[in-house]
Amino acid sequence: MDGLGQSSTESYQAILEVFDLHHSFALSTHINPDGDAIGSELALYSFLRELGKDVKIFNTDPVPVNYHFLPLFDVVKSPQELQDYSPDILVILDAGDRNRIGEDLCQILIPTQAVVNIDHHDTGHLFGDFNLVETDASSTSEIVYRLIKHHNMPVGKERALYLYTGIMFDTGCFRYGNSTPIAHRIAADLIAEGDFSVAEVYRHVYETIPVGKMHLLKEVLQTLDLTANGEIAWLYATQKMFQKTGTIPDDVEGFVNQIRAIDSVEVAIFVSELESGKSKVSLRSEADVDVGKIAAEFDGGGHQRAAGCLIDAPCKSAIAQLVASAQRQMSK
Ligand SMILES: [Mn+2]
Repeated sequence: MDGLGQSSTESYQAILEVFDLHHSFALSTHINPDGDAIGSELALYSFLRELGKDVKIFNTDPVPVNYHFLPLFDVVKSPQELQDYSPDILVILDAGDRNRIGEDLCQILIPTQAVVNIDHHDTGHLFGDFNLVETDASSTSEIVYRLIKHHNMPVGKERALYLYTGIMFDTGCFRYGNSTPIAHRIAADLIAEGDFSVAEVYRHVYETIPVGKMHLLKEVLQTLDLTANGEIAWLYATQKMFQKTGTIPDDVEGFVNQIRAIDSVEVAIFVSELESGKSKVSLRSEADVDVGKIAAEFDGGGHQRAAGCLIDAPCKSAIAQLVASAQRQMSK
């Protein structure tokens, strides 16, 4: 295990002991699950099954279609399918807070079950009865990889694919600051152990965009505007655009990054008009500007580089308020 991370062997052994001492498990992850959430869940599911355990996965939201290439993605069940399954242990993966698994699941599962929290987010909430939280890990998938290694079980072809997908996603295809030497070494090991094509994994995750979403992007890019100095840029999407292109507000996922990439831009703002007429806001920053503080002015949340909020105003008025707030932040 040398060189695979700073956390003590004891913290891994403690979780393996919990697995050893119990028979039935439910796994869950955060709402709107991403590649790391799904990848780490399926890998842990497969690991516990191989240990002879009774395991089920319950997620509030379904597995996004671009992850349907992963074997066993269809073992993921909805909260309605929980019925009378009453596991000994609930394992929550990749969620900084237990409420992130969704209200219904939280209410049904948490009062009776002991919780194992496996995560890499630095939220300071050790909400589990047992916690394996490694903030230096690139992803929850990386932690699950280490857990399997601590058990001395081979990673195996299927789990290699799940874990590689999770690490690739959470490191932004090995572009973000969490793309550590360790994350790269583990990825190399997973590629060697698996029999998948990295190009195909990338294509499934990122290049399966429905054409409607591209038409929406075309409409949205017409709204591009910037402050005179080019430091703040914004885009918006209206209900009319969603209707015209057969899309929904969730389809704007990733659009804000299109303008963050502009060379002069420090703050990127994306606003979607919801059916209620309210504006749903995504904020991104480069370098020093803390968009978490801008979102907080509107009772939103997030951190320095990425944040969001809801504003009870039409798109254009919301943008004017956000630009003013960003300018105040930048002049500090
Ligand atoms: Mn993650």
